[in-house]
Amino acid sequence: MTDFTLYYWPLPFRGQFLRAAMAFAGASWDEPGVDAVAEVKDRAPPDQPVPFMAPPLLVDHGAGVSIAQMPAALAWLGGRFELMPADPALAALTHKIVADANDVLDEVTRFGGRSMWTREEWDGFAGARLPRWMEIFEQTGRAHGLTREGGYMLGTPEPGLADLVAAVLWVTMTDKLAGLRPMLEARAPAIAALGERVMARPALAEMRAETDARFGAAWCGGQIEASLREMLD
Ligand SMILES: N[C@@H](CCC(=O)N[C@@H](CS)C(=O)NCC(=O)O)C(=O)O
Repeated sequence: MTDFTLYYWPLPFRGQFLRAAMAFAGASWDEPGVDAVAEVKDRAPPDQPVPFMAPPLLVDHGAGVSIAQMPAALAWLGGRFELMPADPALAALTHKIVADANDVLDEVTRFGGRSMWTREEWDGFAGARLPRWMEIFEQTGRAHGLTREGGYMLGTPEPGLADLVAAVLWVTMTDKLAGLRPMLEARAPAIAALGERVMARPALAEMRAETDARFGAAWCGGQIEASLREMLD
């Protein structure tokens, strides 16, 4: 039996953060297919492992815990794998960084594709809020000693949850949507470098290669990914 089961779509989007934390910690997990993900998502709340709205859903078999909402599941894994800083202020900052990452995913995808991008709205977003998000990550890291050459988001000697989240967010997005890479390099060069350093760790490089093979060029999927690609072409 695996340590965990991850119910998530075959995409390197929200669930990718949980994959990265599990891979980094050397944990094993299985991922039921799309039909099983849809089935557990559509069950009546009393029949779900934990009442929830949308994947990712993580089941920790050893602890007998099921948890949804990406930030909550990441907090669980962060505690389980000792990826959280001991300093309460830095732990709170880690939670804030996770929430920021989830906000970025929502904003780039217009809250799960509730509407498609228009050229005017994309240009506004790509000219203001998106680079500002990049700068927010950059400045958070720099304030704790991160440079292009080395260091980690919160000044720890080894990568923690904040580093995994920053790396998965920005490396995956700019890998799959390559048109955004120059903006990241310009606005958040230390984050771009951190992301590559962290994702080059053997366990994460293996996870990335495996998910690239499974999911190809896809990022968030659906019509909103097509809309994003239209904006970036
Ligand atoms: N706030 C939730 C958002 C979950 C979410 O939007 N999941 C998407 C995939 S990334 C989904 O499956 N949406 C389908 C739905 O909401 O019905 C989280 O952070 O986990």
